[in-house]
Amino acid sequence: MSETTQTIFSKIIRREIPADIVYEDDLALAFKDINSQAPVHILVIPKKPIPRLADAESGDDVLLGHLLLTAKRVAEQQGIAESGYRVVINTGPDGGQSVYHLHLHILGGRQMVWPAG
Ligand code: DGP
Repeated sequence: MSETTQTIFSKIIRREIPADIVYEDDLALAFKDINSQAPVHILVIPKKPIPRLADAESGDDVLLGHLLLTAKRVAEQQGIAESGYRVVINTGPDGGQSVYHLHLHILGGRQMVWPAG
């Protein structure tokens, strides 16, 4: 098993550890962040184990678009589409990435501040 298939998120995809899953389809999974930073904090991940945005390839264009549309769909499902929300991808050490399986944070339910810090 390669390093990327052993992240905590791959274990969530395989149902080896529990998560509060709010959406799933053939390409993506969305679940509540265990360390919530807002009233709504959901992670959207591809089932394909891309470690970082920096590792995405041109052949991933449809998948990356699908992840954004999934974020939109999940925001609607969570009731924050009109009040607004933030979508964040932390990438690499300086980006603050801690889990090396590409993920989009959806944050909402409160006023966001900028710069994010
Ligand atoms: P990042 O720092 O961008 O790599 O964000 C990783 C996020 O993943 C962080 O906000 C906490 C969350 N997280 C880490 N481990 C778990 C887990 O086992 N379950 C869930 N639901 N979220 C996790």
